[in-house]
Amino acid sequence: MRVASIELRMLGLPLVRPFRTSFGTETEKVCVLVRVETAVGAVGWGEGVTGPDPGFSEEWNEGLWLVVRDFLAPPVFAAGDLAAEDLDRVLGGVRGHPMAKAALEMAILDADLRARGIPLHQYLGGVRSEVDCGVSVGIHDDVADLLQTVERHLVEGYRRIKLKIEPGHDVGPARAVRERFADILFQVDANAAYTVEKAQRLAELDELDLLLVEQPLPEEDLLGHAELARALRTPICLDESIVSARVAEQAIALGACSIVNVKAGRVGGYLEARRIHDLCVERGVPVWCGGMLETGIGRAANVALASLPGFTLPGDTSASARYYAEDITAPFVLEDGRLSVPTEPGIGVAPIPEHLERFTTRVEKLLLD
Ligand code: OSB
Ligand code: MG
Repeated sequence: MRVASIELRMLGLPLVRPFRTSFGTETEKVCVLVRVETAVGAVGWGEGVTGPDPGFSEEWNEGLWLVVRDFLAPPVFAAGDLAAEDLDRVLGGVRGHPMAKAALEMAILDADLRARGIPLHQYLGGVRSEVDCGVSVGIHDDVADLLQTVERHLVEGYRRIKLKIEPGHDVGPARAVRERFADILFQVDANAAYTVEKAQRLAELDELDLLLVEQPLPEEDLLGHAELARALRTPICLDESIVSARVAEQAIALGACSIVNVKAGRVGGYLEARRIHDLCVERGVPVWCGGMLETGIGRAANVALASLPGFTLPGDTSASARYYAEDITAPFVLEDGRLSVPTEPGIGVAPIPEHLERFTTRVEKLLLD
């Protein structure tokens, strides 16, 4: 296919409730949507997982916009006929910026698969028509409020609870959740908020029978995670650290993690995400699908990814209603703690034009000249 235009769109959607992590509180989902159109009129959609600031990683919305516009779009236009599999080579001159590359890759893959009539789950090698869903619960100051939030999600049917933690909001709230809900699948996520010294306290989590503790230390500290893994009984799962299949291989070899959170946006796209999945299956390392509060566009692709055989733990693939009163696509609805994998070609969903317009704050269209 030949990419004829790339449209960037900044969205702002109210979140149903604020989401607090160790790197900030979001009350509105602001992200960049990418729409590509091919020379023969096939359309594809991609979603950037960046947020408004470089709190999760170095990338953020405005940066993603500029990187796509000034550095990724030109070589894609210049490449002529291309497929998603060519992007590694075509974009090879741009270092880093995996989230920008992933957003563009998703749009190109969607357009290509739609034109060929192939659903993304099938292209990726999915084996399930529905996926088990967990929910990520933000930091709460008040433990009674936290227990109420967790209870509501359990009533909704979520099959696993993840609690955000940071120094000062960790063992106490986690213990309160475990004491109240003895049998649930339960894990915590620190988003790199700990130093090696402060992380010693996380050994107290060992008595809470957690599935895993996610990303306690800064992303570059693989040896620190390996050391911590030897000190804890709770398995360590890495999120921010795993920026490629190669790093995943090294992290596993070093003993820095025994479980991997796969986020296509964080690793440069769905093709690299699949390589990480394949590697982890080969190494016997369980994976699960992470989330970045995506709209229905990114969620559709995540649910397709989560249908691969190695995704044996419930993902942060929650229903649209967990995030938005109104999504830009038809809502993803939880049924018995699961979401259905889209069956239509490509990512299988598209924005509802009227919703898209309502939540759009800026558009820029780039054309092949
Ligand atoms: O670390 O997994 C994370 C949201 C934004 C940025 C980072 C993370 C998260 C979540 C939410 O935990 C997962 C979701 O429900 O999309
Ligand atoms: Mg995480």
